[in-house]
Amino acid sequence: MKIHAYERIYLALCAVLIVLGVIAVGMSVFARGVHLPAPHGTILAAEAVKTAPFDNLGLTEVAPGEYQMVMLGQMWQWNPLKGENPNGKDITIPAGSTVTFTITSSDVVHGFMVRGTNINAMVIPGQITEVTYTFDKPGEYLVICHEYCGRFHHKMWGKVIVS
Ligand SMILES: [Cu+2]
Repeated sequence: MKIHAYERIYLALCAVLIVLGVIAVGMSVFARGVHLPAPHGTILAAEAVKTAPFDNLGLTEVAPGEYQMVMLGQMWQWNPLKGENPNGKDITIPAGSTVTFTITSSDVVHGFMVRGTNINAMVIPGQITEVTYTFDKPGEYLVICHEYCGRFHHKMWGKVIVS
């Protein structure tokens, strides 16, 4: 059986594309640390504010340099982050701290993203999302919602300050 020269080139290009694809996925996983956040249980979304740990929102130091940040995504704020929320506050941590964000939504689907990091997770009503990140570089990290959640979606932001 004779394989035409163009066919041979086409097959070679396909093989190269598959190899490049596998390398790209491998680099994302092993070099950049990209992975799917696993769900960490479910609660009743409407009762989120009354359900542990979401009945006590905020930052807690669980070990030296290790923190847990319990947050609630609500239209339209990352409670208890400040952003546009007059009762909220910015969180400040020392450089090198590892923060585990434990988040859920009490209303609609939100998207939790921290600019300049690989934190990017869906926040689904009633589902507990956990993401962990080590903030090595000092600076102000913008927290945004990347899932359109209604009229004031653009006001859903906050800050993590690393000093
Ligand atoms: Cu949103």
